[in-house]
Amino acid sequence: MPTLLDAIIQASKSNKKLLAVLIDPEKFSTEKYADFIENLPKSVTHIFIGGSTVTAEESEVCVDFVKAKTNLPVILFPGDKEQITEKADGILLLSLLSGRNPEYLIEQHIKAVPKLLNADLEIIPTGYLLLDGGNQSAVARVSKTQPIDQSKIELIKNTALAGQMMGKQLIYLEAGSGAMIPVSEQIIAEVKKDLNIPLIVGGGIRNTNQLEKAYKAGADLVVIGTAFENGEFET
Ligand code: 1GP
Repeated sequence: MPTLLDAIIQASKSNKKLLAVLIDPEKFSTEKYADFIENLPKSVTHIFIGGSTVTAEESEVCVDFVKAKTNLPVILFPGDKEQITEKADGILLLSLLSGRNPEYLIEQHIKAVPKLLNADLEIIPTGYLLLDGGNQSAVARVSKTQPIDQSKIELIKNTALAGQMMGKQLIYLEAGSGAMIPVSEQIIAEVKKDLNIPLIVGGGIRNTNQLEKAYKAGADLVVIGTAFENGEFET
């Protein structure tokens, strides 16, 4: 059985595009999500679970529920070490490389070790870059870091490549949940050019047109939260 990461790498190499639905346990309720999981579009390949301000219990209840409803891989996308639960299949161990807050570059990771050490969770080291999505994001607020302006393409590209050189296995370009402006195609294309690990893009994607543009520019996996959650994704 290939690992979660192997499968993403394989998909990226064969240009098979991946789509993750992001579920925020804070907004989750069993009533709301029973049908939601069952009616996800067929193109969805992964479920990401996480948020900026989620408790340990909320995370575990949500993962348990989702795992019981679907065979899709369930990957933690945690805003905090408290959200780590062994019940998921894997975890994006995120380093917030766009920011300069040591808490999200290394401290949270050190604190997470006792939970991760013997957990049956695939750990995927991920370089996470918060870009300016035109409105204040929860990531910026909680992490107390500045997003990178989308005009700073060279900086974004070099930050992503530094992540790759430091051994990250995935790069994630994030415009922030509910972003007014998703990550631009130009940024995706520039970052992708010299990157040889898979590229994830998320934040503010609300319709098929934006989704296809992100794929075409070079995103291997796109993450959609708000638009699916509100039933507002336009095809
Ligand atoms: C995942 O934060 C995004 O990267 C999800 O953003 O909620 O805007 O889809 P949306």
